[in-house]
Amino acid sequence: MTQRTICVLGLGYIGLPTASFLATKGYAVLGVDIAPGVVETINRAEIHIREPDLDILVKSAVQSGRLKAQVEPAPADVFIIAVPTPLREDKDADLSAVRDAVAAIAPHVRPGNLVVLESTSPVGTTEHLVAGGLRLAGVDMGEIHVAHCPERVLPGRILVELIQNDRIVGGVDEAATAAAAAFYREFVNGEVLETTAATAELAKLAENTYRDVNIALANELSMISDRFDVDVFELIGLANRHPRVDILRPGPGVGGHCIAVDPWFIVSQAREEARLIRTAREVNDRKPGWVLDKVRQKAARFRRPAIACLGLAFKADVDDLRESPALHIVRALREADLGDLLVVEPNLRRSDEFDLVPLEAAVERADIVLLLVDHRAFRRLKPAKLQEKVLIDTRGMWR
Ligand code: SAJ
Repeated sequence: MTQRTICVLGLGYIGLPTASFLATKGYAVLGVDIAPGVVETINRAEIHIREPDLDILVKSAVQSGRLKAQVEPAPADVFIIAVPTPLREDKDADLSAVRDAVAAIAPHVRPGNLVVLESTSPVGTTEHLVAGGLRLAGVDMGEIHVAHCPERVLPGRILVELIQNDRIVGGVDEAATAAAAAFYREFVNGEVLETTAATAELAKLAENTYRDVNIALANELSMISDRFDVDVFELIGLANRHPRVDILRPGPGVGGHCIAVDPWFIVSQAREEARLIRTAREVNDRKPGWVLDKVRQKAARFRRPAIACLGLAFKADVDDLRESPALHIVRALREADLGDLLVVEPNLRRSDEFDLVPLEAAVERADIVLLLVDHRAFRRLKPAKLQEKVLIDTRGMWR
């Protein structure tokens, strides 16, 4: 089965790279986003998010005439749903964007079409919300294939991982699995692994949960090590020399819109069983408060210290502030009024919330230097500049 027209719903961190990549592979792609501003930006061959090389890819896709954006879907051979599935206040998944996308495509779906959900979703979403939603909207599902193919790309490496990563494809029935696998094999260099929709959904959640639990162990070890005056980064480096140990790195907490979110999807669906997963989430969520207490202790030595806060992003070398523990800590420091804050974020041109200070100037003036994100730019800081400063290095960058 060869499909030539693709409709991608949601033009964010996953949808936009996917849509523009498919356009450059020769498909006719319609990118759909509910935000008119996003649609206009893309049709001007520009981008609204930051990701290495995405600007070049979008420009080439739009200029080739094979990528167009609009706010409404239209008939296509394949529909790819890549909309956000954030966490609600009650720690359950907010699936309203998936529901809206399904309602929007329902009038356009035709026999022979493939509908793929790429958004990270709780188990059962593909079957009940996507296939079930189309059925409820009156679509004759006889010849419609519905599958889940979770996105697995790492922000900062999206364009590489989009092509190279293995993909998991799970249909609501065998025909859907086969149709979706055939489609992904047309453009993915990694292996395409076939399973059921539910297994694909849980596999994606398990991947991010694995990382969250491992980081929780690292964060817990960092607090234990502090009690014994042991350097946790040396400790983990030594433990990882064992051939079967691979502990991740502690930090100020876990952020982003995936790892700090997805484990809750499992917890809310399997409350009784998911005890370790829940505890790991709680350990990681407590880490920013622990860092704040460290700053409080150090600040008590001064009358009113100047505190350089290095980094606001949720991880190194991105400008993404979503669910960022660094941002959370800096806001809490401002609230606690422990001193004069000098906020540094080299990946942002400006911030609505903070007066950003250049790195060198902030460190020069600081009594306390609090490293929150291991951005490349901070590595270039000369050790001499840090002498006589009180350092709180949450990422182990200056050891
Ligand atoms: N972090 C640590 N210590 C570490 C590694 C990460 O504290 O050793 C922190 C980071 O600083 C950040 C958070 O964890 O705050 C998450 O960062 P990340 O780089 O581990 O992951 P994400 O959220 O950028 O992307 C993840 C990836 N999942 C896995 O690696 C299993 C990516 O492949 C997924 O596609 C993405 O989630 C997603 O969209 O689900």
